[in-house]
Amino acid sequence: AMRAHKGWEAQWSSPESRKEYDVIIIGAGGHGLGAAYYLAKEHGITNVAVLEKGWLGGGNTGRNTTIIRSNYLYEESMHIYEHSMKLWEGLSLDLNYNVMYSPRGVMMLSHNIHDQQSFKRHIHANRLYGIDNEWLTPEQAKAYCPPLDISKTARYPINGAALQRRGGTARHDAVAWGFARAASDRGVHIIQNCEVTGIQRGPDGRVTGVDTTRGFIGAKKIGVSAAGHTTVVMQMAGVRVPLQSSPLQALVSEPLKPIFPCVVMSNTVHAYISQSDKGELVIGAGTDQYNSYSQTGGLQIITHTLDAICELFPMFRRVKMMRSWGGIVDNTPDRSAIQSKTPVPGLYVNCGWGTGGFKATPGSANLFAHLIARDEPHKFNAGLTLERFRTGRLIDEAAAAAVAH
Ligand code: FAD
Ligand code: PYC
Repeated sequence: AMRAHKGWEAQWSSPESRKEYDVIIIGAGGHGLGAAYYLAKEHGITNVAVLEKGWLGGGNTGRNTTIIRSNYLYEESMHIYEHSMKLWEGLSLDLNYNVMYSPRGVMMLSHNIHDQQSFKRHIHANRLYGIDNEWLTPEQAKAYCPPLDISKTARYPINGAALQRRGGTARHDAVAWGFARAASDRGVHIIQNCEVTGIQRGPDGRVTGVDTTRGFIGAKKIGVSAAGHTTVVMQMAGVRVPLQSSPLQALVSEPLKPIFPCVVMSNTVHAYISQSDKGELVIGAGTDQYNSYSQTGGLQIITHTLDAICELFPMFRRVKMMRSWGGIVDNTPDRSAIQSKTPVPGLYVNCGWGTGGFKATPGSANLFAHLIARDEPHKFNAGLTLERFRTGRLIDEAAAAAVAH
């Protein structure tokens, strides 16, 4: 079958690095590639390189369960996730690349009074802001997702659910590839297998470039978008960032005929699930409870998640699992991202998306490009400062993160 692929053109070019760029982005995940794309498209800055230590999209972008939603609690977050949602809605057209955005609805299960109160608070906040989110009875939840067990004798009975109908999924690899192709077409250099090992500064303290496994590359500005390895990279410039990196795991089943029509999440029992277009059930867990850079994680975490899935959806008890993996997520103390200038002139950081940054990809990339190009934040990312951890102006989204930490 691969014979048929002969003669296919590479989707992006793989040029030799220039001596110097106006902007270097560290990390070719969706956020970094997207930032490069929007720098070129919206700000006319095309002398840009994205440096990636492995292969593009091989970090959390290619490892996540692709859930997209904007049902967060605070205005700062709603701005960003809704900005992102609107970009998702037009992204395939904008990139001329099918990212398979599928707004099939994200339903969050409520198992107790605390869940119910918390979800209703989110629903009211979202609706005041014009974001769709609604409360469902158990019967309505079952009608939306027929495999769900809503019986009173279930091990984890539910007392309702919050539904964001515009939420859904997208194809993670296509997001990375689509941004890569579109950025490359606008002149951005994407350089894979190029690990950044140092950040150099001039006598005035401003960045001058990066040391890499392929030698020194000069840069007027540097944007760090390295997810789970952000603290490692920022240390190269002597900047401390309040992040903890830990594994987050997911797994997929053997392919099934279409059976699961939406996305369901249950933070309380540590499980979320959807069905991919290939037919696999895509299932994810809560984070492992220790800091680590291991992209595997503990077996008991995923068996615990599967226990929960089998209780919520008894019809899946005999389904076989095919593969599992982990990614390294970078969590902040308030579970909101950081997108900010830093104490080092010319150095910008985009991080702290933790367990929930896939949904933010186009919005975050778009706003990070604005920050780098203009040297000042957009009103939508103005709250995501590093300083908030000193001043106490936190944006506590622990509940909306909806993945157990
Ligand atoms: P990445 O894709 O990780 O990109 C960072 C890149 O930086 C990597 O490719 C890395 O190799 C590179 N890099 C690091 N250090 C260096 C260096 N020194 N030099 C050069 N390159 C470097 N979010 C959701 O919204 N919905 C979900 O359903 C969801 N599920 C998840 C499930 C799992 C199992 C995991 C792990 C995460 C999940 N997330 C989810 C979170 C989401 O995946 C991330 O927040 C998001 O993908 C981060 O994108 P990114 O582009 O910032 O990072
Ligand atoms: O942020 O929606 C999310 C999410 C789902 C699974 C992992 N993260």
